[in-house]
Amino acid sequence: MVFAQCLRYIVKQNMGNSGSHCLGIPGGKGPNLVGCIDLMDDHTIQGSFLRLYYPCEQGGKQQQPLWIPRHEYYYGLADFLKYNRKLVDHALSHLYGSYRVPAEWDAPFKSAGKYPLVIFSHGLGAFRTLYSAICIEVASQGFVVAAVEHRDGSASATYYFEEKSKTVNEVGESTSFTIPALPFDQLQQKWLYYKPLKAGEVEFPLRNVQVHQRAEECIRALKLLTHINMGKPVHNVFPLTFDFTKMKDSLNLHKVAIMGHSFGGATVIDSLSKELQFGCGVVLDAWMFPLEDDIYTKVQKPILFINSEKFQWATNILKMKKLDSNTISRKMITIMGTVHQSFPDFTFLTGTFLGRLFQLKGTIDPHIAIDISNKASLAFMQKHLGLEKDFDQWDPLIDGKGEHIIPGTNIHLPLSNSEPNQ
Ligand code: VQ7
Repeated sequence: MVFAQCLRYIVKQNMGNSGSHCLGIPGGKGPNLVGCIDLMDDHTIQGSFLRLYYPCEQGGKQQQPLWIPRHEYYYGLADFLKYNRKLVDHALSHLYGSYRVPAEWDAPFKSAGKYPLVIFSHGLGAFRTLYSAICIEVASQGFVVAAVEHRDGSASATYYFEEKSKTVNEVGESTSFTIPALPFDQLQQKWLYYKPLKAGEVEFPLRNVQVHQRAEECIRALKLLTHINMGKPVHNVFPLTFDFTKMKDSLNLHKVAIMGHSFGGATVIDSLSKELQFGCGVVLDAWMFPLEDDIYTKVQKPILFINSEKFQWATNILKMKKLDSNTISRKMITIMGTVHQSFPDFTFLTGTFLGRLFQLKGTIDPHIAIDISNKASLAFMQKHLGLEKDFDQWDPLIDGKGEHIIPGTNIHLPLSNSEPNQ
């Protein structure tokens, strides 16, 4: 209690130190109001679990969605960060338990032509809700964004459902994407926490298996959205009012991009090698370690690498550079003053002192940093998905031209790659 109060005091003391903004996740700047739902298409661990952000109509009658919707996510973060569960749960639920995301929960979908689609993959130890600033901005600019929650043991926490009683299967109505739908009250949550490395375990085999599962989960999310776009019935385990039939013919499935942060960046690259429907990839501070050496020749789509200043070392950058091509657009930019955690939402929710202490904030105002990242991403997607928007106004950013950014990397690259790890 005392710890949480001290933390809250420090957080409040540090409010307003980053420009004129107060602490909070920034809302979308585009012309669309953004709606948000959670979608679990079947209740088992094999189903898709994602947070969907979409252009919506006015009239979401409900409160905005909770940013971190269950205590179990705090336990998972504690495990991942190797802190005490009770302490982290206490402190974070005190600080963030009532934080809501600037989107309209369960609001009606806005029908207006065909939206391009973005699948978003989170980083190691994160989960589907932690990149809402990016997802909301992209949705506000006229995309449908599906932020996947991975079930490969790389999320801090995630959950699925098991049947309370097997006999209910017999009365379950078969309306779901893959398996019979069961009433919500017949299901019980099963939590799956971050899988740590065992003592002495070699990391690569685990991460490599995980990145492949992650890519399959992204592709499965794409198939689910395709299914919805065809107007086929979809069962959402969560009892929401959202009408999926309004999404029939609302997606342009020739204009699909995939984005991800860190491990999610590696997931983007693996997904591009596996699924040709992805037209391009945006990779935020990629962690290239999980990828096997022969992946690089299998990727034939444009990629934008957006790097932070501080998360750069030669081995990692040289792996990105293996994707350089004379024929396919491969771009790399670095946003100066940023750190690895400048992309997830925590960067907006801590003051300067705690932000720097826990490396959640760099020296740049996080709103400026995410703005640069989002504008470069939108300009890149316009170019490579062939969108008719005005995001080309930000084209110079793709080439690293502008305040706070440089083209390529800020580190010196050796001629030969001699670092053994990662
Ligand atoms: O995919 C990744 N990787 C590979 N995603 C990361 C971090 C990461 N690593 C890079 C390689 S390394 O340096 O060896 C290990 C780290 O971050 C995603 C992410 C993880 C979290 F735990 C997040 C988050 F927002 C994003 O949540 C955090 C929460 C807290 C707090 F709750 F305590 F405040 C903190 Cl202090 C940090 C992160």
